[in-house]
Amino acid sequence: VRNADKAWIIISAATDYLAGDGYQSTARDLVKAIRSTRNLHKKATEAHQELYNRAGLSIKSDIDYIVPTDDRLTGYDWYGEDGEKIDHGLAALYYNFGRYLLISSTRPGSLPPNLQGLWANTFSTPWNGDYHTNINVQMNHWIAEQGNLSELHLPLTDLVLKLIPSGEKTAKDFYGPDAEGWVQHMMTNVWNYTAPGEHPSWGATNTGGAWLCDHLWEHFAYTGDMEYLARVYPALKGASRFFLSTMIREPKNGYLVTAPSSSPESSFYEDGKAVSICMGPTMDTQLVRELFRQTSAAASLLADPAEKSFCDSLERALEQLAPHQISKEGYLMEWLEDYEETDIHHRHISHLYGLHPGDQISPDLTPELAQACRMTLNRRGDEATGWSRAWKINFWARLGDGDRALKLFRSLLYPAIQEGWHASGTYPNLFCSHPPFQIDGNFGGAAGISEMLLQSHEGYINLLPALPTEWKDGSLKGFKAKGGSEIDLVWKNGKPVKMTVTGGWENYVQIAIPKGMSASVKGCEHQYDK
Ligand code: FUC
Repeated sequence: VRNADKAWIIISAATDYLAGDGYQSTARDLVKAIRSTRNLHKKATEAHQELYNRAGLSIKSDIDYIVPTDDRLTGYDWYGEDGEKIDHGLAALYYNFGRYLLISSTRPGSLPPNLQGLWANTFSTPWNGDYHTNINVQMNHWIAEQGNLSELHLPLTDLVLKLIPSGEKTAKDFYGPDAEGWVQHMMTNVWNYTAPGEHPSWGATNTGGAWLCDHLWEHFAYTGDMEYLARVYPALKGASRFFLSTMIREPKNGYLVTAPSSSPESSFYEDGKAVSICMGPTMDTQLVRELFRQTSAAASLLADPAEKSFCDSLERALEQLAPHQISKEGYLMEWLEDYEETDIHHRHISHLYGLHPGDQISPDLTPELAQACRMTLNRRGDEATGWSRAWKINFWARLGDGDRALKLFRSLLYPAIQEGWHASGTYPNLFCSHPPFQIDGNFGGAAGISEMLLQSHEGYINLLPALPTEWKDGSLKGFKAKGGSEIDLVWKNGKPVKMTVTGGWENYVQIAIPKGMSASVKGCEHQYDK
């Protein structure tokens, strides 16, 4: 190109995975792009900003001057000795960046973000760039609803609905002709893999589908979209039918338990040997309890009388699931028996699913179990892989301990590039280091920050439930709560001072007014103080 100040090179690429017609779709896209070259960039920016500008976070920082991001990371004061300047704004940037990455990784009609989101700097990416369904792909979507990006949750719905026929075959092939419904084990991919993995330590986990169904329910809980609920109800019902038809009665107490299964990638000693296969690991029971409850709730909302006997069978089964058990040493038991773990610091803390993202354990409703979760987390420790540190931020936020959650956030932002080797933490471009690069830590860390500032999983809006002492002043906008309401909030000296709530699909909003505070309400049709 000569004598020009600008040249556009427009590339159109497609596979036949979705389009099906390959060349024609790329030709059509190319013509469309060429015709709108002038505002191609403008349209792309507008589309991105329509999503990005819906929500955001700001935290008043001691550092009020521009510092390059990689310097901010390496300079981030880990434990903030008294009087030292602390870059609180980095937490706000990290949250906003998490939303940015989700917007950049997926859009309705495309694929959900995989282990590397959308980025892969090698031809053969770690774990084949697939979808691991025992924490990773779920963590990638924890900020979709809360972060006001609900439509970016839909590609995961498409992936789940697409894998069901494969899951039905897997159910019959691996659990026998009487197995009903569908099952998803520990990983899937764009070719709908649903079978167990080749090693029992990770391959035997058979509740990946139950966990994915929680994402279908969450999308409804935030949007109230009844058409969507009717569309996904068969998935919830099919996953429930699998467990109803394959769970067994364990001999000691007669509980209904999954078998064979495993607590994701964890193992225990039996006669001196490391064993993974078990029946009724705690996480399975939590996931099945949640699935049955959500399926039953969906059926009653859809009000199809033909579903009554099926829902009755769910209710009967719910009464027979194993209860949570606390070890004599005070931590929550990961298995039905108080086995000795082979790795006390294992990165998976799957049995705390009921604390987060589940809602079966909470300091208010189940204080003893919440205390057992604290013991478990202290026993597991604060280190481990990037995504594990991110999950722990969420756990401590749900336990209401903001300073401990901030400690975990700082460990997540530990600079990953060390002399010649990669640590767990964060790379200079703020991508999460497992190691290797794995994007789930970014999304889990952003979700953890949001859980520190606003929670709504117990049926009411809980303001600043785990605000770190250091985050004295700040503001958030456009955060979503279950029931669909949207919240803007300003806090000063650690206390909420102004809150704007835009009602959602549920025609009421319940807000817990922080202790010692009063609230004056404007623009509300009916107010009921409790
Ligand atoms: C699970 C995790 C690993 C890693 C992999 C992609 O196997 O236990 O840490 O994140 O998924």
